[in-house]
Amino acid sequence: MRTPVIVGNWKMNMTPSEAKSLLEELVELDLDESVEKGICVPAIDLLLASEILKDSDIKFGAQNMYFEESGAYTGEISPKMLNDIKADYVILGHSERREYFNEDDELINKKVLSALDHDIVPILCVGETLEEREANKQEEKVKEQLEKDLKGIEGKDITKVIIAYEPIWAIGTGKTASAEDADDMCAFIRNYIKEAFCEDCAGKIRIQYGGSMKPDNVKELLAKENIDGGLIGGASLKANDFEQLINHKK
Ligand code: 3PY
Repeated sequence: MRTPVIVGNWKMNMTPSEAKSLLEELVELDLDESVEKGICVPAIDLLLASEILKDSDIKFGAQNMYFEESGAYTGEISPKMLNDIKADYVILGHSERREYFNEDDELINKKVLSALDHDIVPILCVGETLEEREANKQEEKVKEQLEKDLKGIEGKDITKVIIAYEPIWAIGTGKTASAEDADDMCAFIRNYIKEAFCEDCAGKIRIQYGGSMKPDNVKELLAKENIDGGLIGGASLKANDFEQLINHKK
């Protein structure tokens, strides 16, 4: 049995004062305890999240990190810094970072390995563009990303990684993959893990769907066999939506 995991991705939203109010609202919610839940916040809000969420079962994390522990890397944050504030997750390889900040699979792979070495759960995002989907190349694209991003992971615990399948055409567009298409791709990813690693690993690893998941469609998506949770954009910015997402089974 895999514990469902729903994590908000605030992206570049929420000033520290806005973040403080929303985090204070979140800790007051009555949330389903059987769902693992968390929020990945902008770097400037991390310390606030760490302080406000410390006595709640809402986990938190960053939206990016560099793979080195410290040094001359202006503007970056490190796994050691995330460890110091007890961050649980780091989102890696989000398509917005791949596209706007030129992050390639080699860099993402170093970050995934470093997160695991520092006991931070990497939420690794993979997914195809609209052109690739239209050319029926979604499996080819996702397989290539998985091969490159998970390279050298043997010897570490692959089942700690959360994989987020996020079709790029469904991100911030309001379009959602149909529950069947999303489940097919999550099944494809699970099968890849089975073949590249082991059957037990494939049974344990959690695969999220991301891309305009919201209160309206969460039930249908999470009812699918291979979808173990969601990485949530816009709908994680409102306490009421977050509550409905987490409490979708109630
Ligand atoms: C979205 O839902 O738009 C996302 O990109 C979640 O990461």
